[in-house]
Amino acid sequence: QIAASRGSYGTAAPTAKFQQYVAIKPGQEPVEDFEGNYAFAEIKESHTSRAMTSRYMQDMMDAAVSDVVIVGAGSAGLTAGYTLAKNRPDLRITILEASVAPGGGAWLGGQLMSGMVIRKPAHNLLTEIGVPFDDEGAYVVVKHAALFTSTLMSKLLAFPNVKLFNATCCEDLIIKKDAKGVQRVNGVVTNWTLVTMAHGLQSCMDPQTITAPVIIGACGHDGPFGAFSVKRLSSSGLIQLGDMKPMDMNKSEGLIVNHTREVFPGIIVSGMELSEHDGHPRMGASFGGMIGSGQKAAYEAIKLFDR
Ligand code: AHZ
Repeated sequence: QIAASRGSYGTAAPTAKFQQYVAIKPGQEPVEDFEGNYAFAEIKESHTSRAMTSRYMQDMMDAAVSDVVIVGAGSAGLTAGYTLAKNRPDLRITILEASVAPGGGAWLGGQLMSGMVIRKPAHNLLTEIGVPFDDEGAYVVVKHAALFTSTLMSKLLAFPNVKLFNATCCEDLIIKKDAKGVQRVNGVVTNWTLVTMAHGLQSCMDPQTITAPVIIGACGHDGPFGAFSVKRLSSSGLIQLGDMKPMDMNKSEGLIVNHTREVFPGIIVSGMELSEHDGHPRMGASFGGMIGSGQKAAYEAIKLFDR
């Protein structure tokens, strides 16, 4: 059985040590007047620095031991995070995204076009989060992929038990034997992405770690960053990669949802990263499989905690 810790992010009041710096009352009252007298409350430059730093560092302290780490905030990772946070408010969920902008490929529908196609029944998530769509029978179309991604992200980030560290890269996995001698993934090695990208330019810039009993790999298919977790398991000799197959939309989406699972003890793989692991065909520009796979990853994670 995997025990869950309890915790929420971003709500901690600054520690007593910081209180004197961040809780200074503004000297000037704010005035909302658009006839020339609009006045902001008074602030010192240092207030903004300390307001950010104290919270970010507190979040890093809290996240150092998480319940679930989701690597990659594309459509699969965001859906997994949303579904997990909604169903298990007791779990501390940490999401790592290498890019500054979370969302992965889901800002556009395909070939740099805005409309996003989602095959049924994955459109049920759209109804749940309030994203309008055109119903085309077997599939629905959202007028702009960014509408889906930004809505999902706003719902996800509103959960108190979710913290997204963007511009933060998963650089490695922590793999150890458990009490029964079984090798398990039980954490990730992290660094700010700009540091990760500069490893060849500077001498030793050591990383950080986040331990968690459950990792969800949702890094997308192979590319500059993609398929990170399964490539690392493969380079450690722990699994063999199936290699993503050429596109077959009808086969791919069902396969990816139904096969989303714990591929190695402690790590569930979701979205296109699973295609690299299992050798499923790619699906092109329908995001139904990503939504379904993200949801299944969350349910598989819940099973691990309930086991
Ligand atoms: O930046 C990556 C992206 O936002 C992030 N990521 C990758 N490696 C990472 C690492 N640390 C932290 N080491 C990392 N973050 O993972 C995110 C993956 O998002 P994605 O949109 O590429 O993948 P997805 O599986 O969620 O969605 C795939 C969408 C596709 S691709 C496709 C096709 O090629 O046919 N069809 C669909 C629907």
